[in-house]
Amino acid sequence: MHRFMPPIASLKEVPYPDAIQPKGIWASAHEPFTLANIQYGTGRAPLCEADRSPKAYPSMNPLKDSPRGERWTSLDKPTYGSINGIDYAATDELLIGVGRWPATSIREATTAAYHSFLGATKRLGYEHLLRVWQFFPGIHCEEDALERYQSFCLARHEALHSFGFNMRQNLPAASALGASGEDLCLIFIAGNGTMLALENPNQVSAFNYPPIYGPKSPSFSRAVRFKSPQHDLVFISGTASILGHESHAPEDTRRQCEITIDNLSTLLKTHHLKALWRWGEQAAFKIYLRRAEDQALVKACLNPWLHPSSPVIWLEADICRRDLLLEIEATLDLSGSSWHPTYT
Ligand code: 3EB
Repeated sequence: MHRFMPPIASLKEVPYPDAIQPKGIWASAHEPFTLANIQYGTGRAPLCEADRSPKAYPSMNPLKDSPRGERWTSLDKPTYGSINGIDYAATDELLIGVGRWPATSIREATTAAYHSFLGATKRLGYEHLLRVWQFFPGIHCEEDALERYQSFCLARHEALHSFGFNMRQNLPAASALGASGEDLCLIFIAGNGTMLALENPNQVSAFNYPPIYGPKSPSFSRAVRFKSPQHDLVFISGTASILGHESHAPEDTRRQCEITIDNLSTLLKTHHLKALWRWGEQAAFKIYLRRAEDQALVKACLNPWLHPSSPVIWLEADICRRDLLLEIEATLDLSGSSWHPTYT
């Protein structure tokens, strides 16, 4: 296996222009500022950064050799604050915020969370909701005769609708995973600029899933591209082994991994973005596995497709459909503006 060679499939692709590098003088003018810190894992001591930057602690354990921290940074000096129980860092064009809510009832927690952070986003004057991560316990447990994931989708849908979202346009990119602990942990990014919601032609848009999956469909876009004077970012939602609207290859981790890679590749190609392995340091991935013991297999399966310098966080988590064994998300920084995650 030639580890640094592209997989055969991508050799056939049209060559894409090389990555735009960070703009030298500004990029090196000073160290980037911390926007937010996310520390993954259960039973860890809290972060002790002496700044006011938002901190989140999703209760999912990192797998073997995985970074456990995610630090978002910016070259612009952020303003820190709290509104509605949300801790945020704001720059002119982008806002990142974190919060947590007791999730005894996931429906109530989700309603409270969305009203808090959508309210905060509005008050702080950011136009577009770009990206949401949400981690909560008991994703497959029952609540009000629904699976908690379905209750979550219902509450999310109602909240977004009540804030005037068109439920088929401009929905954020998202990830929703089962974690341990007691709380719903939510992280979001909003921005002022141009937002483009991207879909995958091989997958039914999540917001158009038929009602067999729950009373309200999941409100997210497959990916969101955000452009502003300083930034050009692509947030790719958690992507899994779903074709059309159906899960594929239950119990077959390797096949699910292949289908997931194919979904990511199709999404990128459809929207004229360069292939997975070409992003190098400009892409940061998170890979969620239902079963920790699948890590070696998934790593081997992904190896030809991911560039060795693309950072990856591996987490053990429940994927929202019971038959899904893995999910992969990514953040792409096309402008090298430094408003992105680094893994520690
Ligand atoms: C899927 O494609 C897999 O409900 O926010 C992936 C990413 C999934 C986000 C969400 C769900 C969510 O339907 C599950």
